[in-house]
Amino acid sequence: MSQPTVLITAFEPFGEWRTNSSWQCLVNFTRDLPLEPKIVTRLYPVDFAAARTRLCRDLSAGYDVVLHLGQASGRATIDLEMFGLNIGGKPGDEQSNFRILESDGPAAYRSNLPLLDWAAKLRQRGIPAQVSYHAGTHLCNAMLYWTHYFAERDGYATRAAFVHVPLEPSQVVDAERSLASMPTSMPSTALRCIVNEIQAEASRLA
Ligand code: PCA
Repeated sequence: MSQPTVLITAFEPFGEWRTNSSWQCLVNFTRDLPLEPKIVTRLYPVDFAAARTRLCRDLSAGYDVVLHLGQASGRATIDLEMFGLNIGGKPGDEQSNFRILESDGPAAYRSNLPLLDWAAKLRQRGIPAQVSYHAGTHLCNAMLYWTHYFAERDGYATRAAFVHVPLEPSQVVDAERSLASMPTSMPSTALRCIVNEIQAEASRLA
C-alpha cells in the first residue's frame, strides 16, 4: 500500500447555519492537494437516510482510509473522534436522539487510526486538537458508526476517523453569539498534516 486511497467527506449547511465549516475546510484543503495519497472528496447532505445511502455507495470503492469532517458549534478544538455509537437522531428531540442506528450492529465502534498520535502532532504544530470520546448523537457520530458497520458487513479493510471542526469566524459573526471559532486555514492545515501522516505510514509499510 505505497499510495493509499483516501475518501474525505464534509457536510452541507444545516439548521441555523448558512455555511458548514467542515466543507469550507475541505474546499480550502483541495486548493493545494498533495500528490500522494489518492484523494476523493464528497459533500453529504445533513439528512440521516440520504447520507447513509450515499455513504454505503461510496464505501463500495473500498478505500484504505476514510476521513469524515463535520462542524461542531461550541467546540474550541479540532476533535478527533474515537467512538461511533449505535444511536442517533435530530438534536433537541430526546425521543429521536435515542434511536438505534443498526439493530444488528454492536453498541459502538472504535476508530483504529492513530488518533492520539495525530492529535499530539497537531498540537506540536501549534494547532489546538485533541482526541474526543463522544461525537454526539447527531449525524457525525452516525457517519463514523456506519463507516465501520458497512466496512465490517461488506468486508472492506477500510479504517475511518471523524474530525470535528469548530465554527469558522464569519459564522459566529452571523450568529451574534459568543461561540468559539477557528479560521478555516487551521483545520485545513490539520487535515493536510493528517493526510501526510497517512501517506508516511503507507510509505513506511511499503
Ligand atoms: N455537524 C453535525 C452534523 C453535520 C455537521 O456538520 C454533527 O456534529 O453531528
